[in-house]
Amino acid sequence: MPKVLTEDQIEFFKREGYLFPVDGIDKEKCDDLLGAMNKFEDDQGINPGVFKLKGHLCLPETWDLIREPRILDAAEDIIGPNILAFGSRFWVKPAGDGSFVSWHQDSAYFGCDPHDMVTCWLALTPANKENGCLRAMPRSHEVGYDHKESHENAPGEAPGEKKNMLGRGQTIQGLDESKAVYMELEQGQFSMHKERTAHASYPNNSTETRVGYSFFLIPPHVKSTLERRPATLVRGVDEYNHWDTDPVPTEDRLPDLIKMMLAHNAQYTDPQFKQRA
Ligand SMILES: O=C(O)CCC(=O)C(=O)O
Repeated sequence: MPKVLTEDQIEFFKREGYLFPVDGIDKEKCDDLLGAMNKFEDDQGINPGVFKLKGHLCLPETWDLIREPRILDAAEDIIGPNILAFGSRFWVKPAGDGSFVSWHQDSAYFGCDPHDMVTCWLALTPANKENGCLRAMPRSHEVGYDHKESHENAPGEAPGEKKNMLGRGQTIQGLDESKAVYMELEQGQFSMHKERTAHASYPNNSTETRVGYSFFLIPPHVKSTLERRPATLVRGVDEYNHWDTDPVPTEDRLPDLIKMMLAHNAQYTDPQFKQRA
């Protein structure tokens, strides 16, 4: 018996590779998270959106957020009762600055085997066509695409502008964009997509910053193909022990945690780490 999704939604997700909208957290909690994010930037001089994989280690609020029952219930309906947060991050897209996300499959870069990860993308602000909501390519999870790595090809941008929010500018070329689905969300709702679902987003053409938070969730049988890495068990038990354990974030550890989060970025953007999508 599923916890929050209907049988039809689960079937749709398995067939199409994405699902939205699902009700997540209330708007006040979104605003609190945005406040905590901005305070971190004021205090540390770094926006937490910089941390590409370990956003849950930078704030007590994100450490709690990755255990959000409503989101884990939906993930459980897809990947089962034992869940590791292998990563999570803020996606901060300022108004009018041209930042975008090129078409990509996370399976080509995340170093997970098998590709059973599910991403839940939580809208901390509303996400819509105007401000560059996430777009998904239906059924693209059936194919492993080649990715070209380049920061030179941002549509409408001069070469080398680095407006692509992806670490390596990884891009699938030649997809039929007319088939893409805009996953518009109200504040506090979330979308879900598979590890191999091609996804992307356009620049934010509104007047407000768009912020989302991705949960990268795996069942514990998934191995790391890069090397042993840490993750956080957020539900159930891990009987496989393929992953080390993320450190519990505390205020006195923050300087070391910032170094660690940046080191995880470096690994994610290191060209030697790549796998078949
Ligand atoms: O927030 C975006 O625009 C992109 C998000 C994304 O690529 C992801 O969650 O995997």
